[in-house]
Amino acid sequence: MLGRLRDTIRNGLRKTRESLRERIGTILPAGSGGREVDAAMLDELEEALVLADLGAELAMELRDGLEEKVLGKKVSGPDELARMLEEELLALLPPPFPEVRPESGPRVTLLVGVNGSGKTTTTGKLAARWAREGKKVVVAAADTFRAAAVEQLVVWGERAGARVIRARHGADPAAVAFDAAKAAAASGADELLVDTAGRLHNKKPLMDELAKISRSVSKTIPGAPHDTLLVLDGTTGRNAILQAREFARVTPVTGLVLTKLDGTARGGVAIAIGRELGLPVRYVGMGEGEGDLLDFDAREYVRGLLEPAGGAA
Ligand SMILES: Nc1nc2c(ncn2[C@@H]2O[C@H](COP(=O)(O)OP(=O)(O)OP(=O)(O)O)[C@@H](O)[C@H]2O)c(=O)[nH]1
Ligand SMILES: [Mg+2]
Repeated sequence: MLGRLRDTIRNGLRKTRESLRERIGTILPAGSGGREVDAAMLDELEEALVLADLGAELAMELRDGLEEKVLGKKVSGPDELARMLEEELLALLPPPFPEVRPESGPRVTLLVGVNGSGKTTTTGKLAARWAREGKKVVVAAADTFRAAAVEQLVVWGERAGARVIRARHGADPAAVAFDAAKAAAASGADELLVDTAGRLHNKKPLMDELAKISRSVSKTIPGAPHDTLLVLDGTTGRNAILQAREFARVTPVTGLVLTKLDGTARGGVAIAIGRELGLPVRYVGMGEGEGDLLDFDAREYVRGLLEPAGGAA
């Protein structure tokens, strides 16, 4: 299991890693006989981190940490330099976040985000994963705006063995969520996933609709939603951070999902975003398949960002 996780992360982060490693190789070429850490080298490193979308803030913190610990130290080559960065990054990351579980009744997870960020796919992947773990899963297709979204969910649901609650096109999403909460509670489900329509954070009526959906599930399931996951397209890099700030201002977001991290050179954003927003990254999407949604494991992730091609250094 860990082997597969590692492989998926390593494959997904290949572009980011290659671009980072290339820059590290320029700062300190292999076979060059090493170099002493000086201010110029720290500047170059800081720039490399910013370019991998780790964010200016985090890059600066890393630079400061390295300055304190290794200034004047001789570094033998790019691998040692990458390892120093890896240690420093890990030291800066927040500890993992415990999952919130209600004492009884279904746990409700609401998925929100802008258009096309990967909400429906993530809903389907979570349904599949939880069903595979033996949980009883109900899915609310509360995107009544796009007929294709409902079809998409029904396909995922059938594959996963999860019940999908749907309504006719254009129905009130809060009503669908309400019906789904009732169905989930009545059938003794463990998990209720609520997929919502894509919305821009600056469109007030749509943001108000999210609050209405939350209220309607809480009528049947007190304390719900237990989790509001903001789904962000990882390929948008820093833009995802701006979006997240705006969303978090109007909705009580409890966690982040970063999708499409396969095939982007901006994978550093997953590290930056959690830290800058004070919100835990819960899952990362590394592909379109059912098994391509991974728990965010900071340690494996940082390794995937920096490890040299040959595997464990
Ligand atoms: N490569 C890759 N593609 C993904 C990932 N997650 C989602 N996608 C793709 O991104 C596209 C949009 O995904 P959806 O799940 O429909 O996005 P959405 O947020 O529900 O979109 P709207 O409902 O229109 O707002 C689809 O083609 C997905 O297959 C991922 O982790 N990796
Ligand atoms: Mg959708």
